[in-house]
Amino acid sequence: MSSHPPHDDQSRPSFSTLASQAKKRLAELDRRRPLNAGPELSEKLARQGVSRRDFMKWSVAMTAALSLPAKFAPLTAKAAEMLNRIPVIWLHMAECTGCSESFIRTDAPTLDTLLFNHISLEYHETLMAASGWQAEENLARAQERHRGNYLLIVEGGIPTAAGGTFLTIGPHAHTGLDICRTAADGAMAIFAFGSCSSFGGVQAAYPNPTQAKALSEIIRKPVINIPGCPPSEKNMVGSLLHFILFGSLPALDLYNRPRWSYGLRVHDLCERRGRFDAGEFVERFGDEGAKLGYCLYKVGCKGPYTFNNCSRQKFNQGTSWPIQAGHGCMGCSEPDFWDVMAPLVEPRKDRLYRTVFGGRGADATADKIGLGFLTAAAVGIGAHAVYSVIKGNFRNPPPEDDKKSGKEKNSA
Ligand code: FSX
Ligand code: SF4
Ligand code: F3S
Repeated sequence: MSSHPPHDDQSRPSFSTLASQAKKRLAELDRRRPLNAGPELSEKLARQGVSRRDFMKWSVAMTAALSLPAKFAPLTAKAAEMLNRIPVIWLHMAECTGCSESFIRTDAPTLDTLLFNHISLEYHETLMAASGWQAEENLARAQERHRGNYLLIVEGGIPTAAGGTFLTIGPHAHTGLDICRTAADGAMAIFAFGSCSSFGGVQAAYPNPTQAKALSEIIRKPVINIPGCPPSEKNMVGSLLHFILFGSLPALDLYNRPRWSYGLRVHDLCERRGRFDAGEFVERFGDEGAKLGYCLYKVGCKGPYTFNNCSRQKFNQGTSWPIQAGHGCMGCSEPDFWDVMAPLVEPRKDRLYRTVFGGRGADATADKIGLGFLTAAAVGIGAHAVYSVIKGNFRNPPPEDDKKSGKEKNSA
């Protein structure tokens, strides 16, 4: 197995050291020739009517989202400009292509979409013109030409039953399993975009007849998981930018999700949290509480069990997100959410906030909270305390290697 970038974990150097490392790295990338034809980013943005000021505002917001101090904003902007210096191979396995759609589907291009156009995308089945023999050849060539230097992005779960033959692609009928392994072998860094490639997704739902698996389960290289069904464009762009800036993996949680985007629960960041704390719940979809924007816990919201930043980054050009639209969170960025979060419109009966609610179930709490059952202090749930319960409950164990070495990435 080839070497891989180091983890950017708690032993991360000071911000000044990081800034000088990033500057050096960006200067080196700047000396490389752009890999795709067309103008540099600044010209592309100008053509779309995006001013330098807007671009810098976006850089400041992205820098903050990445948990970096504001002085990194010019470096984030530079990293975005350098997206055309690093080749990207983007594979599709068993999925719905919603992850690509989340990235590119917009009626007016946002900065994130424009950045997507700026990426040096060497291979992307649903966007490229080539098909059949030509597509297969393009992939092989890109892997050869950029061996050891490309970023691999995989969307979709990987069927493994019957030698992987439930998913074959192209004229040689290569299995998805083989395609992923070959591509991963020559990659510099690997990203699983979406819950399917991060955790298996709907394909891996019980009884999982094709034995669909997460990317990290079929290769033996580190994978940065960007789950969500689909993930927000910001979480995808930000993860690429972080890698361009530092050349290392970001700080990750137990499920290899970047902490900058998956460090807090949906519940912690929810605009209806005040309603939860006040015991104001929607009892049935369409009732008076629904009209008043009450908490959706009783109609199945899984925000208390889900780590993601949806309320901050939103979807569809930042217009909305599930809870704002009136439906509870389905827990789409958690492992096995199709199985463990179902039924999606009822509260979970089997997940207790043991450390927070003194052994009483979260459901019981939601029922009694309106009667003043909880003190304000008890409701002030620390994400870390809850996480320590949650991580013990999920069925997906950490990768074998991590368990053996006792590595617990999300120890915060
Ligand atoms: Fe899965 Fe992505 Fe859900 Fe769909 O491709 S994460 S089914 S939104 O699109 O992989
Ligand atoms: Fe928001 Fe859901 Fe938590 Fe209610 S239960 S506050 S709707 S995340
Ligand atoms: Fe998914 Fe829940 Fe966000 S369903 S999109 S993690 S609000």
